[in-house]
Amino acid sequence: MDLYPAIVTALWAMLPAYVPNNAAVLAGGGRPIDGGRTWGGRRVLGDGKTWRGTAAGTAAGVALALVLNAGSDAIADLLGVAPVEFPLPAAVGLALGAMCGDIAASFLKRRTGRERGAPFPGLDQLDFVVGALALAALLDFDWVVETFAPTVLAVVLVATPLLHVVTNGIAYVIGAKDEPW
Ligand code: CTP
Ligand code: MG
Ligand code: K
Repeated sequence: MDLYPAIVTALWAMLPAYVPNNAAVLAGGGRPIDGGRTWGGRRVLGDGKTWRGTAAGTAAGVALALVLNAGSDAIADLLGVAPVEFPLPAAVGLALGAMCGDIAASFLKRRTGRERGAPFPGLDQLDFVVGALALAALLDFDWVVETFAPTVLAVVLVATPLLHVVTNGIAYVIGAKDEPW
């Protein structure tokens, strides 16, 4: 696939996985998923992973996929690419998978002695991509294979860390996030 349609397809297809983390930041708070429990003297996940943030993030990602579906023909015409349609299992897989990848990363951070909010370069930028693609593949394997051709997948792996750095930098500057990662 040429680079232009690959870039558009990659960003379009990953939007329902990009939005959950940002929605969770805005909606976060309340009861932590680990209920305050510790393992080996450290929190299992920490106060940064809450039920409310996870639910709001997942809902935001799925809702966005449905909105994109409703406008897919118009978006495809405007951008001159083939449309991306999100079947519901794929939408849920992307959104919930992104949240689960982020939660799994916090589990790893706590096990490696990193406190809440500590950076873990590489993991911070790609945890949700791996989670999103894995759960989407589990729920709708054919959709993932059809949508993420090799060039599209390559764009996802290069563009996501860049986008993550930029959006988190903005969230930090406007005060929505305590750290810029
Ligand atoms: N958040 C949440 N629930 C989630 C993910 C995020 O409530 N499942 C909210 C929390 O308020 C969190 C903020 O979004 O503090 C920023 O998310 P993130 O950077 O992932 O969490 P950190 O606080 O940095 O914690 P960690 O070190 O565990 O990543
Ligand atoms: Mg953080
Ligand atoms: K994170």
